[in-house]
Amino acid sequence: MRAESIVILTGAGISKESGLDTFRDADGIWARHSLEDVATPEGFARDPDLVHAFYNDRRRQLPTVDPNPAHVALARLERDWPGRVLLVTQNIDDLHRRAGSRDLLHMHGELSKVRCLACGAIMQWIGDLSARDACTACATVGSLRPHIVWFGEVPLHMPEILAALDSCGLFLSIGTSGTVYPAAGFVSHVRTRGRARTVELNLEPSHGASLFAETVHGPASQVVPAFVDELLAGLG
Ligand code: BV8
Repeated sequence: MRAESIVILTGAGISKESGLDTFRDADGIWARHSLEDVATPEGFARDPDLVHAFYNDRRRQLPTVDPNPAHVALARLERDWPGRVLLVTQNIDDLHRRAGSRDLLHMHGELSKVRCLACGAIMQWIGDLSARDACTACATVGSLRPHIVWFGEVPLHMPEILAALDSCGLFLSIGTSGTVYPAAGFVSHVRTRGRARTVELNLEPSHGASLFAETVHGPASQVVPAFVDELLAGLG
């Protein structure tokens, strides 16, 4: 296969073996929290302290977990593949960056960033966030929210993502249930343009599995390194 560009979409399943919960597995986040209360702008307006506590708990987990072999394999692919490898993640954890991925877009935002509703500044924030905190740019108190895309909000970097999907030779979907749009629609977007190879690597068939030309099922820490090895071996 010519060294075409590759677009990779990841979801919570790629971070599961690092110790972070997924959303829709039986022991997942939505089994313990109401999506409407903690992942919508309405929920934040209704009870900001509840939403801050939800994300503070998840932000506190970041220093306690590490990238797993799947994250590391994707960073190796970006390093060794002759064409562009764009990694689009729905995840808000920092494991891809810590594994070494750099051509990386967090379409649902990042746990380690906050945004000021008063001045629009986006800043790194690794500790707990509360309504008592002040924006480091404009000093307004109580104007900070997680820089995370909630349901009903527009995902980040969409024009760049769609342009990369239009021109890629391989679309790889890893560790996502294919239930949240527009990410779940990326495979259809690629198929309508005809020629790219589409592959799903997931623990079990996702909702969109039938849309992929190829599917590989198993834990990401095993199937992703093996798939990356195959791709790089195919360079001849
Ligand atoms: C948008 C950030 C318009 C928060 C998230 C009514 C009103 C408003 C909107 C809608 C509506 N109806 C539908 C919509 C659209 C809505 C949507 O899709 N809703 C769903 C529920 C039907 N989408 C939106 O609102 C989006 N915005 O549409 O704006 C627009 C669109 C296009 C262009 C312009 C404007 C915004 C969605 C973003 C919401 N924010 N997260 C947070 O993280 O706290 S979504 C949340 O779900 C996470 O980001 C997560 O990543 C994402 C998807 O979940 P997955 O990652 O797939 O995780 P999941 O648990 O579901 O699956 C894990 C998979 O891994 C499983 O398949 C499992 O088998 C597998 N797995 C498990 N272990 C392993 C494994 N695989 C491999 N190895 C393992 N070891």
